[in-house]
Amino acid sequence: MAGEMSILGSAILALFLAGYLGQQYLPPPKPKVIGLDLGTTFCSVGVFRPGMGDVEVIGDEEGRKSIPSVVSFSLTQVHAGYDGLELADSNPHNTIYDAKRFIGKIFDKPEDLERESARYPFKMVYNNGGTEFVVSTNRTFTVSPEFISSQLLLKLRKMAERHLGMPVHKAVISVPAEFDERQRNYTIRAANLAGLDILRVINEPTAAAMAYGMHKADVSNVLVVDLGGGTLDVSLLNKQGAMFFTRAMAGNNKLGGQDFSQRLLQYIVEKVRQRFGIPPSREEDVHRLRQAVEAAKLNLTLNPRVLLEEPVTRELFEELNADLFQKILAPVRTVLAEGQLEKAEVDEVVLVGGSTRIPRIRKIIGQFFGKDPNTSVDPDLAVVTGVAIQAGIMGGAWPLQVSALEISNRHLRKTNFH
Ligand SMILES: *[C@@H]1O[C@H](CO)[C@@H](O)[C@H](O)[C@H]1NC(C)=O
Ligand SMILES: *[C@@H]1O[C@H](CO)[C@@H](O)[C@H](O)[C@H]1NC(C)=O
Ligand SMILES: *[C@@H]1O[C@H](CO)[C@@H](O)[C@H](O)[C@H]1NC(C)=O
Ligand SMILES: CC(=O)N[C@H]1CO[C@H](CO)[C@@H](O)[C@@H]1O
Repeated sequence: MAGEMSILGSAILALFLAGYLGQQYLPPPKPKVIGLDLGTTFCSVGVFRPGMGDVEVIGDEEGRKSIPSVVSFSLTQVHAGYDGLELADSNPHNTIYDAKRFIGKIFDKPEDLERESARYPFKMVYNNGGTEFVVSTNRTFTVSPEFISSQLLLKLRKMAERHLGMPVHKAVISVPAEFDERQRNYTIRAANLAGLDILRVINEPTAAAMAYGMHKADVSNVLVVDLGGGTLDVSLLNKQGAMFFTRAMAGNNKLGGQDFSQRLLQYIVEKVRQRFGIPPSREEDVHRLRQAVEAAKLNLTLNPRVLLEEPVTRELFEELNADLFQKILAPVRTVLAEGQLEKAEVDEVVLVGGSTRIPRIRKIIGQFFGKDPNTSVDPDLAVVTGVAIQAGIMGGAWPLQVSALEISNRHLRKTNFH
C-alpha cells in the first residue's frame, strides 16, 4: 500500500515537473495589447514583450518605426502614412495632415476655424463648432478629424497584426496632457472606428517618463520637455507611489524645429543674394534649398560643420537660433513656479521630440538644472515606448503588480508663450 502511494506520488511529481519545465521552454506569450502614439506629424505602434521584458516598436513594410500622420484620398482608395505623404505634392487638396490639431476641438466662431484653415492647402468647413475636411475626387464629401485619425490607427493596427501574426483588438493610446475630455473622447472614437478597444488613455509626458523607467525609479518630480517640429510642451510630473500626476504644464505652440530651419534658410538666402545680387526666387529653387537646409540641420547634430552652398558650422547654427533656444526656458520656469518647486527639487529631466537632439538645447537645459537631462531613449520613440509599457501592464504581462499609473488632473490649465 505504501509502495503504491509513493509510485502515485512520484507520478504526480513528474507531471508537475513536466508542466513546470514545459512552461519554462514554452514560447513567450504574445502581447495582447498594443501601445499607440498618435502624433501630430508622426505616429507609431509598440508592444511590450512579456518574455523579453522590453518594448518593441513595430515598423511598416519598409521597417520605418514612425509613419507620417498623413492621409490622402485618391479616386478609389484612402492612403495612410508614407503612401499618403507621397501623394502630398500631386494631390495637395485631398491630402490631410495635422488632423490631431482639430480632433474633438470646439471653435467658438467659424472665423476662428477660417484663420486656422488659411495655413493648409486642403479645405475645411465649420460644423457645429467642430471641423470637417473637404475631399474632392470624382465626388465631393467631408470627413471628420477622427475619421482621418482612424485611418492612421488602422494602418498602425495592420502593422502590428502583420508583425505579431494575429488579430489585435485592444490598445492603450497617448494624448497631449492638455487634451480635454472631449478631445480624449474623440481620440477614443477614432480608435473604435479602426476596430480597437481603448483600455486606457495616458498623457504623452507620463508615457515619456515611463519610457525612462521613472515608474520604477526612486523619483518624485520629473520634468518633461517635448520639443517637436512646431511646438514645445513642458510638463512637471509628480509621482506618488507608482502613480503619476501632472502638477503643471506650459508651452509654446509656435516654437520648434521648423523655426530653427527657417533661420538657417534666411541666412543662406541672404548669402546667395550677396553673391549673385538676387535671392533665389524660383519656387523649385527655394523648395530644394529648404530641403538641403533641413538635411544640414540634422547633420549638424552629429557633425561640427556641413557644406551647404557654403560651409555652415554648428556654432553658426546655434548663433542664428540663440534667442529661440533661450525661449525654451520660459515655460520651464513657469511650470516650476506653478508647481511651487525649486529647480533643485526636480529629480530627473526627460527630453522628448526630435529637436531635443540639438546639442546646444541639451546643454541649455542641463546648465539650467545643473544636471544632465535623460536622453538615452530615442526622443522620437519615447512616447510610444512608454505607451507600450502601459499596454504591457494592462495586458497583464508586467511582472510587477502595478495597476494604475496616472491620476488625471482635470482642473489644470496650460500656460502658452508665443
Ligand atoms: C468615382 O470613381 C470610382 C472609381 O473609378 C467609381 O467606382 C465611382 O462609381 C465613381 N463615382 C462617381 C460618382 O462618378
Ligand atoms: C466622454 O465620454 C464619456 C463616456 O462615453 C461621457 O460620459 C462623457 O459625457 C463624454 N464627455 C464629453 C465632453 O464628450
Ligand atoms: C554630413 O556632413 C558631412 C560633412 O559635410 C558629410 O561628409 C556627410 O556625408 C554628411 N552626412 C549626411 C548624412 O548628410
Ligand atoms: C543621464 C541621466 O540623468 N540618467 C538618468 C536617467 O534616469 C534614470 C532613472 O530611470 C537614472 O538612474 C539615470 O541616472
